[in-house]
Amino acid sequence: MILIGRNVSPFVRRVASVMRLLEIDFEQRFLATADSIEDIAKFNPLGRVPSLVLDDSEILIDSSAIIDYLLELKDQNGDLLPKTGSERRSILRTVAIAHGVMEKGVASSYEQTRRSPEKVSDEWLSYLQKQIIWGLEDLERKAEHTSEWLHGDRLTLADVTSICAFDYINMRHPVLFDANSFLALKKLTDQGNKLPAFFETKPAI
Ligand SMILES: N[C@@H](CCC(=O)N[C@@H](CS)C(=O)NCC(=O)O)C(=O)O
Repeated sequence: MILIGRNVSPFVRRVASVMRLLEIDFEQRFLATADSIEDIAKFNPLGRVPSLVLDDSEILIDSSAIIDYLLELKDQNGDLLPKTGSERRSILRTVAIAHGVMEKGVASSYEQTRRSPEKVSDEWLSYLQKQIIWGLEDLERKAEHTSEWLHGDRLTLADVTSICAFDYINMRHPVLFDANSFLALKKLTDQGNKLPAFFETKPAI
């Protein structure tokens, strides 16, 4: 399998982390949307990452759809995400919040880096940044009221997505908040980053 995209994208990184956790072999093409859009569009007509090229050449796009396939392939016991029931729904809620933080973080970064300075809307930027904080506050409350991981003593897709989201926001928006105001989330992320699935995928910028 070939994963398209760089781990600086939190969406790519969460796929790469899931693949490592599930011990799935893959190679990665580190293409960036900023300068390789035409190559990326060969895999996804929208020119977005991640895409995953399967061994029979089928191409999957979008981190959620890719992870859905990976879980079907290698998470038979539902360790990362139970197949049915209230625990599944509760984990998917956390995943949606963390994925939303990623989306707002990327939108906020694009507003600052991909528009000409006179077109940047401070009002829109501040709204996006509020949404990031609201999402992180929700994850922080979850992290404060649990044991080892967000949904108990087992690492799940909720942890993978939250760790990738928190690292991304700290990397791209370092002045948005003091990481020490999200102590439980920081502890969770530090704990995750000790595992190969996270430290081997952590972008170095
Ligand atoms: N919903 C998608 C979001 C993917 C996404 O926004 N990727 C960004 C990189 S971080 C991208 O490709 N941006 C280029 C664009 O949307 O034009 C997912 O979960 O995979």
